[in-house]
Amino acid sequence: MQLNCAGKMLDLNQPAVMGVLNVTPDSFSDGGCYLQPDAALRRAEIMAEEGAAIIDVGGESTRPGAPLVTVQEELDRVLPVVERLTRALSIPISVDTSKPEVMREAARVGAGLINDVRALQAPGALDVAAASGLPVCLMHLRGEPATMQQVPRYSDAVAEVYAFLAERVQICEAAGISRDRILVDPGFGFGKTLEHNLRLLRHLNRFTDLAAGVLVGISRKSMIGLLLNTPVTERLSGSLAAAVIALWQGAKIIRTHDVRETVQALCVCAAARAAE
Ligand code: 9MG
Repeated sequence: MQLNCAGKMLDLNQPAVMGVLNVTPDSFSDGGCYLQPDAALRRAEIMAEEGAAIIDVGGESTRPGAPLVTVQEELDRVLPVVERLTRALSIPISVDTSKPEVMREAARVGAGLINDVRALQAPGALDVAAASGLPVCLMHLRGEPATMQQVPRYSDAVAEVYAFLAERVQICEAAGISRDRILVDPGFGFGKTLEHNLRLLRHLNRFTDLAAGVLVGISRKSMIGLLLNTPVTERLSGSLAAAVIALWQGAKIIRTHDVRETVQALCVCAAARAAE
């Protein structure tokens, strides 16, 4: 299966790595590094050379406790970078946003995919995404980033996240976004304890029947830090282990800060999986 991302194809028949590019002053891992379009382009070029199949540009940090940004601030951060990268690179550029205004403008300057951690629930987002004709990634988030880690509770995290995503896929289809343009993501670390995250990873294959593909972002997240007792700068091995498990369980796209290493790990995993 291929996703048509504004004319650039994203091949889901092989593992795809999505490189993270935060154009924010405060993201938990690369905050402040790529605010200038020149720096963002240099980083994106490196990730493309390392094997990224798509690059995700975000202008609002979603780490717990991060401040909200206005529409104008987010537009000012994201648009010059999306436009520049779209022109310079042959791979698609996705926009990580929940704001319909940012979705609309990013699509206008060439974005190829809408990655929404709020699953198009903001007023107007569903209609703008449908009108854009772009593929979308619907992520599960319990609560809001500012408060999401305050005692998240589920009776069955896997069943509840599945039910939420199934409903969002249905709503998107009714709005005109066909299932073959939809990716789903259980949202590791977004309103989940370590135990919830581990159960979601263990049972990720349950989500594969929902849409065109499952996208997963675990790179450097606190679940890795909690398991290994390491700071954000020392979570590569754990992130790679999680990426391999996710791929083995049927994920199609892995969102990561460490593109080269993730591409290599997934290459080995995909070869073993193909030998089944
Ligand atoms: C923007 N962002 C941060 N973490 C993410 C994750 O796990 N998945 C997706 N789709 N987006 C994310």
